[in-house]
Amino acid sequence: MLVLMTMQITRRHAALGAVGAALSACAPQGASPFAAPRSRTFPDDFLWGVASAAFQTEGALAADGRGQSVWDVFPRERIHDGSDASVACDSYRRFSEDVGLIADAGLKVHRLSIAWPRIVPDGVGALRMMPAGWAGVNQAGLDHYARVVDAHLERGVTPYATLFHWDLPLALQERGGWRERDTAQRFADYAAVVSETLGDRLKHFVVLNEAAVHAVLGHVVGEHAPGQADAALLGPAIHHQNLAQGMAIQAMRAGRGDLTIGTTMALMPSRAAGGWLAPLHRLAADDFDEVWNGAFLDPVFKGSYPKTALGMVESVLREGDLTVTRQPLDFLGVNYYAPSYMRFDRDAPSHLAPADPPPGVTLDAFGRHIDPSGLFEVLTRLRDAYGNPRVIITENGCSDPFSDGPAMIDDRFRIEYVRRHLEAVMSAMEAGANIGGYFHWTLIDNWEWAEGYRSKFGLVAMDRTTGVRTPKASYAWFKALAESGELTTA
Ligand code: IFM
Repeated sequence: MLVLMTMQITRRHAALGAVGAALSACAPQGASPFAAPRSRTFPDDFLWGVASAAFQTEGALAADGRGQSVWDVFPRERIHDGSDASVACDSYRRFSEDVGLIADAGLKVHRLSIAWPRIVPDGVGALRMMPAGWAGVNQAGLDHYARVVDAHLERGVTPYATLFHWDLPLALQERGGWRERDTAQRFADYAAVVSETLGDRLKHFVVLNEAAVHAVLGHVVGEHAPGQADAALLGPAIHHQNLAQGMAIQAMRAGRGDLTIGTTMALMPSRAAGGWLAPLHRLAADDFDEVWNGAFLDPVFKGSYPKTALGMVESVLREGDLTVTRQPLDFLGVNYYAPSYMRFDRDAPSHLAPADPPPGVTLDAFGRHIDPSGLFEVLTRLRDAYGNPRVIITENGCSDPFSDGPAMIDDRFRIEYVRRHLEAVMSAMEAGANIGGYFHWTLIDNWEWAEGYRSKFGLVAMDRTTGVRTPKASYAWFKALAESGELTTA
């Protein structure tokens, strides 16, 4: 167990440290305290939901004309249990049952994702309106998601559709992927197809999921698909995703005026190591913050890049791009799991290296420091530095202890984890942050990327042989919370 945790921490450190290869400048920034909330009652209109992603749950990778994605060809040897997502939760076939679980828990929202390669299998269709419809678009893929949307609406669950949760069509990767500006246009075309064809019933969209994670783990570290390890790709992967997001929002709003459009970021407070070099560690942590957080927040809210990120994107930034990236959002999705820890290292690229969390803190099985104060810090920073946008917590959750065996059904640690994070949410609301909902990651134990199936984040366990779903203790607890709005102890 300790060895596995150490591996986790080491790999995550590699991810953080790799960013150092592309960094150059610094700017100071502090941390916030977190006081216990006065109330334990959430407002009646607070949105309770769960979040999931297509590649992690659907399976059926060859069904109904789906094209391949970058994750389809990611080597199994680099997945920690040697598995693949060809079955996952089998949710492509079992979606009605999954929607039933959501509705039965009294949850009003499911943040799911649409698989881009199911809609545009070769990624590069002309996508112009033809008399017969959209060229290059897979009607069977659209029909599938129409059924999925209808199944939700019939059960009183509002779908929030993420348009890109890391499953880039392989054909686009073969043309350069996010290194290429053209990928941004392809994404906007795909987004327009989805919103125009499904938007009569599908009204809520999350444009991108965690662009920072995709840029860093997929292009600099190589731990995620497309498995590239080239620091020079970081700037293009950041900017072209930001550009894609802006172009997609423009295209979607041009087609329909009644959509609720947000985007989701993996925000982490950037903490500095202590000791006599603490001031230098603080500078390193601030550099990291500008790339991990600022490089995505600033383009959409301010139409700019922080200094450190600007140096990385300059080679691909064109005049007018920052007007495109700056788009009004109906909400910002915040995915929060843990803070990052950084230190100054004279010998590391750009003097930036990952640091250990403080000794004695609790980690989940994924190696993430369980620290609700980091969520409070993120939420109050959005209040203070980004105009207090409407925020929805679009992911938060923790992994069961690693095991290849069955999930823990009596998962009181998860209840405690969620309860403590919701206290942070409530405190931030009492401090004036504009927070409208909380979507737990995730409904069903699923395929957790490089971890495979051994990392389990669900409120519901799944037998991988039979596909049978078994609600855990946390499912009943979350249901009571969603139905009453009262945050109780376990
Ligand atoms: O499973 C992932 C999800 O795809 C993106 N956010 C973090 C989750 C848990 O690691």
